[in-house]
Amino acid sequence: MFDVVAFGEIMLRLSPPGYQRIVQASSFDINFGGAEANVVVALSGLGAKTAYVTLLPPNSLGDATVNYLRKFGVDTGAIVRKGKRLGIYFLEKGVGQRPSSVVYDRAGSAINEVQTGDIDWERILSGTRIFFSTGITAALSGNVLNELKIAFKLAKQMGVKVAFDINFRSKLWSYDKAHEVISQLMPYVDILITNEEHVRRVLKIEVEQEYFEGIDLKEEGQKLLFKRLEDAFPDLKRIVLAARRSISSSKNIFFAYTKDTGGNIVFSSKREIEIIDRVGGGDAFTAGVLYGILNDFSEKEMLELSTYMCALKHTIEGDAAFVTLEEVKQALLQDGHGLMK
Ligand code: KDG
Repeated sequence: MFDVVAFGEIMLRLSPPGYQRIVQASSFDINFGGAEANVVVALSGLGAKTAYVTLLPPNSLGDATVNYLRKFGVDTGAIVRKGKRLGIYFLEKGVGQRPSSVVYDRAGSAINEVQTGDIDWERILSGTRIFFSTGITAALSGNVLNELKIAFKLAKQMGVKVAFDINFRSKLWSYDKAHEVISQLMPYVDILITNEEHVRRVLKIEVEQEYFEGIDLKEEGQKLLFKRLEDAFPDLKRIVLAARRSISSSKNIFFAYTKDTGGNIVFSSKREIEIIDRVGGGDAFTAGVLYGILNDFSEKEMLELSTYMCALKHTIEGDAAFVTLEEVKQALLQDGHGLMK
């Protein structure tokens, strides 16, 4: 029934206006954010049919969260209204020498109260093309991880493609714990969208130093990383890796690569990204990848769309890329990249 169904935690995001520090703020700007929610919001803007699954408290904060998702065209019919609280996260935006920082206030949030049977996965996944989640969800609690495993197993049985972003968050768990848990999830994953760093640090798939030029992997190193990923997880059908190089606190270079059916590595162009709000850049990228897969784009088209989505998100306040397919197409055309559809 849906192109993409995502499962995760959406939180209220509170951030001081502008570049104020949290300690000095007397008001906060409100947004909503959560990796999987950001992905389906962006995908809906592109025109995909999406649904989001989570638990939200049966109070006005839960209502406001549902309204946010609906406003951007995400189906909320499978959201379970149960649990005591909505997770919150505080974001202090960095500038110049001062990095951004996040304070989570999400312990005991509604999703962590999930019990087997609360979510009717069979109904939700029936007719769905892609099921998506991330390592953030896997890190939340035993209950949530258990639910994620149920959904992954069922999706696999039902022939729904499983897409996963490692999305490591050091405030939620350690690399070793993430490695232990994500290694159990990887056999279910068909489409892996992540970055070089998370492959190396979380999956612990490394390439030797000789394949690097400074901090950059050489092309032989990138090929080797792909080969080792495919050897470790033979069920993987698509791997899309992003690479980010920081120029300054307000500028990044971002590019991505994947493999075509002939086994060649295909690269996106390198994009210089101006940073207004960096949160959710990876999720916008993922939305572009999934949109490309849903619409049978060539690897190159998929990469140009997804890296452009990522760049665009960095210019938008909030966690999600609120964009339309038309504006992305126009911009890509101006850049010399056409899109098939
Ligand atoms: O990828 C962006 C997310 O990190 C942000 O939206 C908040 O989901 C979030 C989290 O858990 O940090």
